[in-house]
Order: sequence, then C-alpha cells, then structure tokens
Amino acid sequence: MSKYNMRKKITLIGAGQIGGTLAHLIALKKLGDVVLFDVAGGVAKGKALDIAQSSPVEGFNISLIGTDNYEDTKNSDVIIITAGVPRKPGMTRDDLLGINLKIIKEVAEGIKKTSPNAFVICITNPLDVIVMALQKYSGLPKNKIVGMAGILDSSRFIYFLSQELEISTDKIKSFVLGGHGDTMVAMLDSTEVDGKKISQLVDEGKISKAKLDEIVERTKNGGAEIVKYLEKGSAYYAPAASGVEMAESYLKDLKKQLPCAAYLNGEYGVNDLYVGVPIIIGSKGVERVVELKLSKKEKQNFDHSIKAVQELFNSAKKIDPSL
Ligand code: TXD
Repeated sequence: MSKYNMRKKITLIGAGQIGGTLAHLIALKKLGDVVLFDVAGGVAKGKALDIAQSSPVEGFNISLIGTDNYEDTKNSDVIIITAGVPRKPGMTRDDLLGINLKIIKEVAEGIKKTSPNAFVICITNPLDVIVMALQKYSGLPKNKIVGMAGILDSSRFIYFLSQELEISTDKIKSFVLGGHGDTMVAMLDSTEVDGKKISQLVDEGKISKAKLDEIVERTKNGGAEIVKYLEKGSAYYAPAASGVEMAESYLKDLKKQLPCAAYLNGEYGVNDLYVGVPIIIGSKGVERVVELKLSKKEKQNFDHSIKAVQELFNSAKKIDPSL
C-alpha cells in the first residue's frame, strides 16, 4: 500500500524503454503510485520526475519516484519487471539467457524480501523461461507470478487482421498461445470477425488463405520487424500497454480473460512449466487457467511450442543447476 494508504503502490523494476512507458501509462490511467527502480539509478529518477512534471497538465494526482534501493519498493501491490539487457551483436541466445538469469535472480531476491504479497508481472526476455526462473528464485506463489507476451502477440495479430479486412479491431476476437517466440500459436479456429469464423471469411473469399498465413508469420516476427526499424532497442509502446492491462485486471478485480505466460500444473497436458495460455486475472492473481479445446493442428503447434520452451528451460538449468 502506498503512503497515502488508499492508493495502490506499483513498482516497475527496470526503467528503460518499457519501464518508462509503463510509468507514463499508469500515471495517465491513475492506477496507483509509481516507484521506478533501476540499477542505473539516474534514469529512474529522471523519468519519474519528468512524468511527475506532466501531472498539472494531465490532471493526475499520484506520486512517482525513482530509486535504486529496494527499500523504496516495500509493500508494493503490483510489480512489473522489465530489467534485463538486450542482445548485442555477437551475443548468442544462451549468452543473453545467462546474463538475464543473473539479473532476474537479483530482482527475485530484492522483491521477495520487500513485497512478498505483490502480484508480479514479468516482461523480460526470453519471457517464458525468465518468468519460470523468477518464480523459482523468489519462491513467491505461482498464482501471483505471470509473464506478459500473449496479449501483445494477440494484439499484433488482431491489428494486422483489422488492417487487411478494413474492420475495426474491436470487431475481431482472437488470441495467440504458446511460448513467446517463433513457435507462438495463432488460434485460427477461435478467431472471429464480426461474429464470423475466420475460416468462413476465407471460404467467402474475403481473405485468402495465403494472406492469412502471411499475417500469422508477420505476427510471429512482430518484434523483429520493429527492431529492424528502430535499429536500437525493441518495441515498447504495445508491450507496456499489454502489461498495464494485466495490472489493471488485478488491481480492479476485473477478472478479464487474458493470454499470459502462466504456470501449468497438468492443464493442457503440461506439467511444471510456464507457457502462454488464457487465464483469468482478478484480485487473487491468476484465478483460473482456461482450458480451450484445440483443433488437431493447433494442438500440434502448441506441443511444438511447449517443446521449444522446455528446451530453453533445460539450457537455463545447465547455466544455473539450482533452477
Ligand atoms: O512480449 C514481451 N514479453 C516483450 C519483452 C516485448 C518487448 C520487449 N521484451 C523484453 O523486455 C526485452 O527483450 C527486454 O528483456 C525487456 C525490457 O525491454 P526494454 O526495451 O525496456 O529494455 P531497456 O530499455 O534496455 O531497459 C532495461 C532496463 C535498463 O534501464 C537497465 O538499466 C535495467 O533494465 N536493468 C536493471 N534494473 C534493475 N535491476 C537490475 N539488476 C537491472 N539490470 C538492468
């Protein structure tokens, strides 16, 4: 709880591109007081102060502080983690995994001491494996630790479809499951446009199968497409918006069904692994994993995705056998 008691306290670990955007969105939506934490302390302080200085213009009345001290994050209601380093030229995926595992271990130790009751949303890549490591390192309850990826991937897919079909995004229902990476699974059988199944639109010639496949591919490469344009850094507006949707569903007990990386204990035939599935987020955290009936093709793709996540987690265990 924040010092104002009535207001919620939201800590953002990592004050980089996504961290800063999260802080701004949270302030604009007046979700709670914000603590921006970063080991590079100045960036957290600078961004917090910059956003706070927009409060007279924007009309929000929340507190924003920047810090490099975990004490300031004490008793947070929600923690969103983006701490990490991006891949640099010449660095392998495993090199990156090793570095981000170390960072996540440090973060896990910091938050378990100061905010053991928080709802924790992890965004750092490689997402599914990092969120699993975060849970193991921190020992926080599995229903209070989730990963953000599926909302972003789904949002990208819906946006691309809406552009192609020239229809508003709110008329499209769809989601993407599985691991966050090139094995993600767009759920075509559950995709509806203005109440019609997407397969029906293909039959009616409104969209070709080839175009649909192209959109699925573009979604899988959605992150890389932006990295290519930006040259430095990766996407942050849509990732931050997706993280905020999860935080809001928890803080306001909205019980929204959202695709997120959640801990599976038998659901979808998967044991002891974090993967992207639809979950209900409410005031108790992950209140339920929603089990959908998958078509044969979807199941095949989902299993392939699980295998990729499991393999990457095995690499993580080789780097740190304590996992
Ligand atoms: O869908 C998804 N999950 C994602 C994930 C979509 C987009 C980007 N995704 C990943 O989020 C990306 O691959 C990164 O791993 C994270 C954060 O992305 P961002 O663009 O915000 O990265 P930055 O700008 O490099 O910020 C990272 C910050 C930076 O300021 C570092 O100083 C800080 O993390 N950092 C730390 N903070 C706290 N504690 C420690 N130990 C630490 N180490 C680095």
